[in-house]
Amino acid sequence: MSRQITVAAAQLGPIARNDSRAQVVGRLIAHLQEAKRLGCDLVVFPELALTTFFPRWFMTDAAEIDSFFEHRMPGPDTQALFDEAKRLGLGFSLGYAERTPEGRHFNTSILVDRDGTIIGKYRKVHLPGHREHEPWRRFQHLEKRYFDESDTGFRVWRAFGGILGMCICNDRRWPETYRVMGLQGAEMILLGYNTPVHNPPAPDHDALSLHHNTLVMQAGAYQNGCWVVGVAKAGNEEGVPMIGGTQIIAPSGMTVAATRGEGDELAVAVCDLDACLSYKSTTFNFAAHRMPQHYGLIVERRGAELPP
Ligand code: CDT
Repeated sequence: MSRQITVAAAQLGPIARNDSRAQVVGRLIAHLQEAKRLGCDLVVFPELALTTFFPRWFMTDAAEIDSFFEHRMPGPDTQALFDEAKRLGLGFSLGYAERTPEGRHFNTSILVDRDGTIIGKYRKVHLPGHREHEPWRRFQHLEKRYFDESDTGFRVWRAFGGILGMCICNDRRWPETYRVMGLQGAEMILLGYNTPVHNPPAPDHDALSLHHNTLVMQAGAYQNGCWVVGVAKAGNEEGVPMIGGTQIIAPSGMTVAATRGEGDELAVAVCDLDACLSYKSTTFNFAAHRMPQHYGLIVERRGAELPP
């Protein structure tokens, strides 16, 4: 079986609050069709790819909040996406807001095989932002309010001839994310994000937001000898500018394909999974070189404790 996967990182431009699911799914299907034309096997969509990034608003009405969540996957609005991907023989990963039958809420990503079967589900671990209304901010970031804590952790799946994992947005800033998947042999990590240019608690970071995006994903790829596919929902969404920076990163840490703008756009690369081996078997041969007996604090301690 070929160890090459041709991947489309399917960046989305802004989604308006009033855009219907059908409108958005139409854009996702256009991406699938273009990816097929370009010879792709797998299409990676961003975080919360079916709606606007709703955690920017403080809401108290449960029905209004639930209107941003999918109650079934595929459901009435997303069946067309699954049907078209299957017809084209394409796999995809998709981020969306998930409401379970028990009424739990997750920021979720799924991995879908070429035949339309959901083969992997990941629920976001690192939920950034805050729980309560903070009117001093230019816009809110209420992921801690609207989403439950992950019950999946970081897993990987044998798919597309390799070992694939997923994470979501803020997860990409944490080295533990990549390492937990690296320790399961991950050869490719798929991740979508919605990252405002402006970070209200730290406006001094704003000018560095694209740099930080590339920095963490390249480091994660290199230090674990795996491919990383990072996909933005970008552009000015409901008055909030969001970074682009969609890119496909090789196990060397080098970006090999990237979008140029902040609208709907594909970045495509032929990803050789065997390129992981050179890193996984030498510098980052974990079995030979890791020293976990010295890493205890990483799981024992949450926040930094300073010496006396
Ligand atoms: N969606 C998401 O996780 N966004 C956060 C916002 C910035 S908090 C620094 C992110 O990490 O990109």
